[in-house]
Amino acid sequence: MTPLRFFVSCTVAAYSLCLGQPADANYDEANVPAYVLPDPLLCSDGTLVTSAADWWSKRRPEVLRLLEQEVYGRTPAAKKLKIVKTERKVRVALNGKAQCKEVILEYASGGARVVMTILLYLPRGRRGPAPLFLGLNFNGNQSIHPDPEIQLTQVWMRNDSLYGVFNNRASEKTRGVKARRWPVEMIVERGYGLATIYYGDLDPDYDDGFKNGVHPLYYSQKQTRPMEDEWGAIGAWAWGLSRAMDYLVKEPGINSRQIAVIGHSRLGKAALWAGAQDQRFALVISNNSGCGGAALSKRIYGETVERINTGFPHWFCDRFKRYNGREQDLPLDQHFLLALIAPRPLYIASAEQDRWADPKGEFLCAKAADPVFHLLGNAGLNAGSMPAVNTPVGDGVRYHIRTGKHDVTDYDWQQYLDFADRCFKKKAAKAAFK
Ligand code: GTR
Repeated sequence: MTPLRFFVSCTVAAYSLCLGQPADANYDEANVPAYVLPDPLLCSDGTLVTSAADWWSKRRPEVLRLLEQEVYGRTPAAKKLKIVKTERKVRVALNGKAQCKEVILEYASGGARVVMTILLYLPRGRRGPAPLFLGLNFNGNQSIHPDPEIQLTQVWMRNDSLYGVFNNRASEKTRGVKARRWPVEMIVERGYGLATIYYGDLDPDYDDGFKNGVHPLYYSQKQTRPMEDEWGAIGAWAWGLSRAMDYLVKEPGINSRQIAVIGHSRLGKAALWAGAQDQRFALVISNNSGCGGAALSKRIYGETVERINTGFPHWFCDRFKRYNGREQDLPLDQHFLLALIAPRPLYIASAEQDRWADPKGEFLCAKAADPVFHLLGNAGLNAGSMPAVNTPVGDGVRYHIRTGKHDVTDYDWQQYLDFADRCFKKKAAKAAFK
């Protein structure tokens, strides 16, 4: 290599790393291998699903089982847990625009205990119960808004001196550090509520051998870690979203039939998996979820199954590791995950510079789920090829690729709010959902 080429490749590598896009991955369409996507409508006995009834009774349970067994791991069957709920005083927030409260839910079984705190904003002065967005956050509830009254998260957090996390604990400096990603004012002004939870309340995001978090709540006697087809951290985070849902559907200020689940990146994977398993979520939104989320694994573009299982061995079930470097052997791809959300509306969003998450793979994944959406009466994505940047497409399944990097921006939120308006306001929804 000439010194100039060496310099250029080092600069590109450093720039890519800055954007969270490791350089030693495939970012070239020409290197995407030929692959065959399994048909989500083809049953294991070789018959093709042609009616909604067959999907619900026969094929959907198979698709769900495949994702449980091979990718995310089974979430244990419901078990009687000891649940204690405490609510902090309701207060007026956002200059009078919202009501805010924190709801603390504690779950216990045997010696294990998990405490999650839901931070809830509801718009004030609206007629009738509000539709709501529910999403996990990365840096604690206090990071989504500078309001000094929000409880500071006390549990383990990845160190980050820039954001004020030291000795694996959030400091006062973390207040509002992620406010940019959570435009609460915009959300409540549009008439929506927002509920958020620190994802580490449910399972700390490091390979701790599943000693902390929700897994021990469900261990059978003498069990010390999940079996190879049992849930990992993504399963635990999705579990938390469903437990929050148990509470939210009973809250009188919320329209229980209009709750959207949203997540960014690894939390987008968790939002999709929660939406797939729990049909109470009326709308599912994946923001830059990438590998193991809304991107097709078999394209081997950007992050691969081996990279994700090596970097984050605790996210998926152990069986998923069998597919390291062997994506073509997967008996499914991520369009199976999206198909489980049908016929409910779905929004998949990518970012142009986020090649690690494979924007085109996210688009093609949504497209490959279309037959299931169509069968169930949702107009689907119905788009031929990738749209131009900042040009959302799709009716019942929507997709956009925005300019910029791996992130959640106001542009993204504006699209999600517009789509939620369309889905939740009956008249407009009728057109999109035949
Ligand atoms: C990356 C990981 C991605 C994505 C991202 C995130 O390091 O490779 O799969 O989940 O983290 O969550 O920010």
